Amino acid sequence: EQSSHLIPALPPAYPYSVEPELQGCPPELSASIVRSHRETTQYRPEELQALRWKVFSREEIHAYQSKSVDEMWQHCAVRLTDAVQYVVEFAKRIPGFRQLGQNDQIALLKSGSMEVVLVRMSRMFNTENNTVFFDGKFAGTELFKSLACGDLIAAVFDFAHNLCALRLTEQQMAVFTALVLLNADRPCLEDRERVQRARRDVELALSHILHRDNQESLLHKLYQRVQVLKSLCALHIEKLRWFRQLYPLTVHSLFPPLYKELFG
Ligand code: CLR
Repeated sequence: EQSSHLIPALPPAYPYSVEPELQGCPPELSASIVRSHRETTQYRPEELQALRWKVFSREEIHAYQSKSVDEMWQHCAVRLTDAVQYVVEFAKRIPGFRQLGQNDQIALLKSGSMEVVLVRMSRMFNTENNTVFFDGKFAGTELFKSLACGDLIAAVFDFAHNLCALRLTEQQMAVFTALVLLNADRPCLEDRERVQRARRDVELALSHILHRDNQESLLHKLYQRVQVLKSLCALHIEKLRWFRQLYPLTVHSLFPPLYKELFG
């Protein structure tokens, strides 16, 4: 067994148990994933809807822009790690994920949690003014100026905008994010077969939902988004390498250990 900052979050096994005879039954699996999603999002859709008018003032934006590069990176790394923790909580409640060995759970989270954070970002996005709910209010790309990685921020916002435009229901998003996590092509998996089987069940659940919603054309669009996710995560890692070269001590002593484990 490997050591990981994810381990405290993984056991004990979540008390929900899906009856074995219902496993692989798409509606039951969807229901379970949707419940896991609902219980592990930072904000409910109604809350976000009610907060839509809350945008940062010019002064507040200026305060973020006046932070030093390393200060703003550290701030964002902490926020991002918070969001990842919710994704870990989501993952461990997904039937099929929690039955995997701990090493495989860790491997899937290492490579997939950022992707799920970015998919979840679209729930927090307002396409009317291109802002995302961050730190308690809606923020545009300019707020992140002092990170000095405008290309990453622009690409992430663009992704959120496009995904938001698909207008996924919470159920569709829940099952899609489970699918993003259960990827048998990730590096370092011990039991790929088992991940592949769990993935097939979730794929079936997603097709079932899209069929029921009469939105089968979404499937192809969602698979297209997965390619973009991969490139965004690669860009994030590249930016972190650049930042670490400039500010090795900030990363070493001030970044959350989980952030470093996942991306460092
Ligand atoms: C994603 C959805 C979560 C809430 C949340 C918190 C932090 C946000 C994140 C969302 C989206 C991506 C985000 C991040 C903070 C910094 C990060 C805006 C909205 C950008 C892409 C910068 C990444 C690089 C830093 C580590 C420097 O429920």
